[in-house]
Amino acid sequence: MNSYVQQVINDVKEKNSNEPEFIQAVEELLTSLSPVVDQHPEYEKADLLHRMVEPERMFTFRVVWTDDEGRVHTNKGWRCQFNGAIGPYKGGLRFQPNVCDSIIKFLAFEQTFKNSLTGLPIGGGKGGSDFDPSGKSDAEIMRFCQSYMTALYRFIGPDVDVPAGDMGVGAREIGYLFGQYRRIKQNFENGVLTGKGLSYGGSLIRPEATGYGAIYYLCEVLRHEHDTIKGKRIGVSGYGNVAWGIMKKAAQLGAKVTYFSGPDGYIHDEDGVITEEKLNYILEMRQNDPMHCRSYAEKFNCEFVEGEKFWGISDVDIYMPAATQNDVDINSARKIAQSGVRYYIEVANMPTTNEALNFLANQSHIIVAPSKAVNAGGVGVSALEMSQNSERLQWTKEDVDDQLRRMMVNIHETSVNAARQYGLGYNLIAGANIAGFMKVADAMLAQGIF
Ligand code: 2IT
Repeated sequence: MNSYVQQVINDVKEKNSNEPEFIQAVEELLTSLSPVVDQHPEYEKADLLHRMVEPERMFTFRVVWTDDEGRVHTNKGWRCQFNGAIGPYKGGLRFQPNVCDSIIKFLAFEQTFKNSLTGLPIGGGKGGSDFDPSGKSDAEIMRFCQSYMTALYRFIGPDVDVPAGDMGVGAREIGYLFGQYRRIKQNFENGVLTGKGLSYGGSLIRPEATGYGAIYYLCEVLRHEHDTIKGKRIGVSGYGNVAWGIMKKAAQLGAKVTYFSGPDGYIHDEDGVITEEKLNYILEMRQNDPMHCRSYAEKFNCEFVEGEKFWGISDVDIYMPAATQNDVDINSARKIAQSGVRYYIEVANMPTTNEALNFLANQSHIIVAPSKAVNAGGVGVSALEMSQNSERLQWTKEDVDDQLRRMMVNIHETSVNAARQYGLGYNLIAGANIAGFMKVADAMLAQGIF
């Protein structure tokens, strides 16, 4: 390991010892950079790595709201503007009770390199709140979002920082957030948020983009292996927006998702989630209850296994963890390796512990693809939404889908080339880390020391 890289990892561990997810993300990225830093002494000279692991700005704010019974609640809001070297900060908002400094910081850090990989001019950011949206009425969600935006609006803007959705924040929340921004600012800067509704500046395909992009990336991996997506069976963890997009695009291309899961257990649907009725039910189920997927089994008469994860099953061709961070630990990784399944395609942000990821990457029979490349189509289409907003146009869905597909082909190719350049072979993890890093590093060096 390069000694400067090692030093920065050690410093991050020491100074952020109460932020395990952030440490994990930094260690995962920086480890890949060792051969790059060996060849580029100018990075150490400019102390680029210490600069890169420190957010440009990160702040919290108070969000007070009143529930339907008139009770007053106080939550915490966050925004981390991690790196703006290549464009305005860009990244989602997550509303979930477990949100904390470490989670926001790791997500914003990952976002920086993912956004760089899209090839579009967007910096890295992330925000959110420890607010729990489950069981809240529409009016409560609206009041919370209005209060949240009232605290945040002065720190964002179409050329400053452009939030979007993440877990707990979908089209409804973005609508309320945008409404409050417009109300306070007295203007129509719709480029301030992405993931908007179609009637006020949203992009076609944005809801599907993360899942569609993941399948397009998978197609490139399969092509590299002289294989195709047709007839493939996929196991996806989660059943949120991202999993839904995967199910939909897989079905369009002649593959099928036969396993998916929720916090309550997993579903095995041998016929696959391929009909419009099933796909729509996934959306409906998610909207009504983000914690339980059991009702799918009752409705479509298939298997539900309570309280278990499906890692280790061997009647799929591809695993796609698309739920949340650290979904796959070393025990699950061992089962995955034993199953004989050849493709492990990360989709959620950091779904695999570092120990499990290293273990899987070292199995010669498994190809591992990293989330920061695989899920980049989501934010990539957000950047396309920003373009449409500044052009005051709306592109067709064929246009957006085609640009998304080309973006994913490009991300795969760029990653392959970056790894090759450092003699690492077909290493998609190192390739994504190196390619994402290089563009940000270049821009930072060019802009002087700060
Ligand atoms: O993790 C992610 O890339 C997102 N939640 C989407 C961010 C965005 O700005 O569209």
